[in-house]
Amino acid sequence: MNVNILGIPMDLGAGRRGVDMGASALRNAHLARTLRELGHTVRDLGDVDVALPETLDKHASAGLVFLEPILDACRAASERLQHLPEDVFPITLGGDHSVSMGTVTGNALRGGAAQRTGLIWVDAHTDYNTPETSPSGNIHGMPVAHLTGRGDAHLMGLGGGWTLRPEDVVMIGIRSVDARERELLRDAGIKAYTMKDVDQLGITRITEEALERLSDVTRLHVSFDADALDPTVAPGVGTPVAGGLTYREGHLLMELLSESGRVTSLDIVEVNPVLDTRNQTAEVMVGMAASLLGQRIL
Ligand code: DIR
Ligand code: MN
Ligand code: MN
Ligand code: MN
Repeated sequence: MNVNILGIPMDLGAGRRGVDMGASALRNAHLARTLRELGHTVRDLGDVDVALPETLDKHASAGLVFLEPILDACRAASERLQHLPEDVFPITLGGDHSVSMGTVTGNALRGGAAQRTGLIWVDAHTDYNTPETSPSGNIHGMPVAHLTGRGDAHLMGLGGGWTLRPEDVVMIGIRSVDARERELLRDAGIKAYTMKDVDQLGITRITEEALERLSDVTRLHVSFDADALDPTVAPGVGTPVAGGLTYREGHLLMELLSESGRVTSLDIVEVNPVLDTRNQTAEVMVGMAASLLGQRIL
């Protein structure tokens, strides 16, 4: 496969500093080399421009912290992706999870016209807050709401009129949802597999159900927030939540998605080297990407 890597070194959407270095940590953990060893042709496109928080004054406009620079970075990422050839498999490196408003729209709009796109959101959090429901004002807790047409008009405008259908979203690994976010999520009818579901049904059944549910989409984007994994596996994340996916559950999910041959793009987000143990989290996430892109045990 033709893999293109694009970094979005942004932590403006997160509550704590450091995930802007996630893209660099993933490169350092040999993402490109690992994928080349699997036989892929890998090109690193570098990073999109992101404003440094030190150059900005932190203020919230309409309940959104750092709205304008986040919009700029998402637009830049989206533009970059839209112009990639159809046969490219883009891997976008965050950055906090607000980058996905740019990456999902950019991948959906790739090749000129919007394609029906499915989203597999692997995360401890549902990221379904709007400016009204958010307890923090941090935009990384809001990307899925905006992608599906709820929230701030500027952020929703990133899709240029295209929105993701709520029925084309499947979340996996969920264990932290804010009270009003939960109501919104139910109202939207988003399918979310919680950690209870993972315990009860297992990753195999969940993946089969997810792929069945998304059988009508033409593109399929996987957005993998490192905090979906258990903090013992992935300690370098801004908002760790106990009781996450094990190392093997993460790999099995990626292996089964890989076998399906359906996935067309990937985000790796929320890796925070400042809080990590010797780049363990970046290394684990490179392994996840490798499994999604064809690495097998035998
Ligand atoms: C919380 C934390 N739900 C918020 N969210 C996330 O601020 O909206 N942490 N995404 O990673
Ligand atoms: Mn997230
Ligand atoms: Mn998360
Ligand atoms: Mn987050």
